[in-house]
Amino acid sequence: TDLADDLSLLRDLERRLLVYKFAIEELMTKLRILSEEFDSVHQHDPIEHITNRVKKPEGILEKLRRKGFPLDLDAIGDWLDDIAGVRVVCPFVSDVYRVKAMLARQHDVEILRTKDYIATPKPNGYRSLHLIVRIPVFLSDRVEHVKVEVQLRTIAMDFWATLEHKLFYKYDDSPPADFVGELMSTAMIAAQLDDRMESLHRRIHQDDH
Ligand code: 0O2
Repeated sequence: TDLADDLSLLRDLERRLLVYKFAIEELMTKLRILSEEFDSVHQHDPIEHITNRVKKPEGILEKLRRKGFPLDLDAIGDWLDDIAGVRVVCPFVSDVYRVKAMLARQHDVEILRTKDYIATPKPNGYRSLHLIVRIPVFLSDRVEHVKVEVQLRTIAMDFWATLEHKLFYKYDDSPPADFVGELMSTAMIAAQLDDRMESLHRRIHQDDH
């Protein structure tokens, strides 16, 4: 029956999501090490907090359908980059690029793609640094190279993105025209806050490198 087919598809998908959970765990360990070790050497922790999620099976099926991608579970990782997601929230903008650089130097972390919405914010004002990385996960009988979307942002960027998501989630991309300017201006205030905090940070840490 259709129902039985749907159920077995969901089960199959759930089983395949396990490696994404493992990839997240690998990356979380790398980030925690960078955070603690950098702090112990420089008396400054470049990471404020980290969150993560594996996209829900229903969400994956919905996105494949919406984008017109094939319903081929062997190939979901070829079509979707954001099945595994890690969000790294940093105190300062310089920390965002520092954490990226430290990840990029690790031999087992491949950076497949970078989208710098800090250098070039989205039209609504959204800022963050997005990386698609690929890391090896060692299983009992094979190695899988698993993609993870890493979003790096400051506390101010995270504040803005979280509230923007709450306010406009229901509008499916385009909020009412009169909101766009106001939203953009709140994003610019957040960016100014980042700049001013960055210069205070630089003045306090100018003696140590
Ligand atoms: P959720 O609920 O966070 O998972 P695609 O990922 O295919 O839609 P693209 O262009 O490759 O397309 O993705 P992009 O631009 O790199 O951004 C993907 C994710 O970044 C989003 O995931 C959001 O988490 C975040 N993001 C991007 N733009 C905005 C924005 O304007 N406001 C907020 N609050 N977050 C944004 P999802 O899957 O859309 O949502």
